[in-house]
Amino acid sequence: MRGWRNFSSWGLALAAAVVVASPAAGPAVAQDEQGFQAYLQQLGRQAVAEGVSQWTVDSVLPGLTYNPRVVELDRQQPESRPNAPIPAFEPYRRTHVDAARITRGREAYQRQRWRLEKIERETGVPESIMVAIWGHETNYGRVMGNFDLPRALASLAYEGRRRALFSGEFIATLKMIDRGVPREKLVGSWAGAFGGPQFLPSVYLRLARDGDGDGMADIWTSEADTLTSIANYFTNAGWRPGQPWGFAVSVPASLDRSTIRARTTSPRCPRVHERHSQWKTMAEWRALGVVPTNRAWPADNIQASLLEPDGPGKTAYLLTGNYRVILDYNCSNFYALSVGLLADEVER
Ligand SMILES: [Ca+2]
Repeated sequence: MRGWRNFSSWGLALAAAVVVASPAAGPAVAQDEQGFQAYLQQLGRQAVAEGVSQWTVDSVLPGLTYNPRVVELDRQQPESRPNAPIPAFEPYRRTHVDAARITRGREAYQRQRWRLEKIERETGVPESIMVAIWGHETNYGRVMGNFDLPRALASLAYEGRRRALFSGEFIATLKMIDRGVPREKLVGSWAGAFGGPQFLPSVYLRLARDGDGDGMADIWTSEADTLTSIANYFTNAGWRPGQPWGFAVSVPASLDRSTIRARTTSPRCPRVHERHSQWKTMAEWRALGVVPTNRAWPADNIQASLLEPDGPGKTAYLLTGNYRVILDYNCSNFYALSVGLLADEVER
């Protein structure tokens, strides 16, 4: 991280600039501001107890104000409407695995080819998967968010719906500063994800890596660092080299779906996993009459579950353990399917 501390004076200038209150501030916001400032003091003490330097706490906290906008955005999230019907996947696929994203993905693939090859050789994570994650998260670095992260995370923690998560991520931003990340780099999405891979601060601390050898894990501006960090995430989450993520299949109409229904509940995002069937080997799926639509069968002993995102009679997918690694990155079937399909298109 050498060199980054030199930019700290820029960070302090930026921190001072965010003190200016929003012109729309009314009495309710003013009250929130007072509560927020009191809560910040508590967060600061907690941060120091967890090993953050007093210097960092004193340089960041006095610049922060409550951001009602991020709380508003958080309240619009679909998980606040758990009983809403699940929409069809096909329209989502058309807008997320579209010609523009495929073309840009192929350009990024060509541009970074030698580096991607090297990372794949070292980690076993396919080049196309790294590119597809980058494409889905930030449209290859084009859209990375412009919310001040400590301000956004402290506001979400103060609001309280997911306080443990957001207070932990807030403290992780302070630890990033202690590690030498310049204050002004701490900009990202309203919910705290940032840089090309859209890592949360705690994920950055654990898994971001320097890919271009300059000593800094600069996932905001270095494509090499971004791709290396994504591969490191996948390795850490258990990606198995040499196995596909999954593939499209046709399923005989006669297959009795009740006999393949999963009998266990996933502790993590159960609504996403409950749509998957039991695990079976490729040989077992073949015996049930399932047929790949655009590739040969992988090895017989690889296990997969079946997902029919748009119901029987439409495109279905057999999904391996590597699909679960994509879900670990972002727990949504639509996200994981479209990452896999974009990866297939990029390397075609
Ligand atoms: Ca670097």
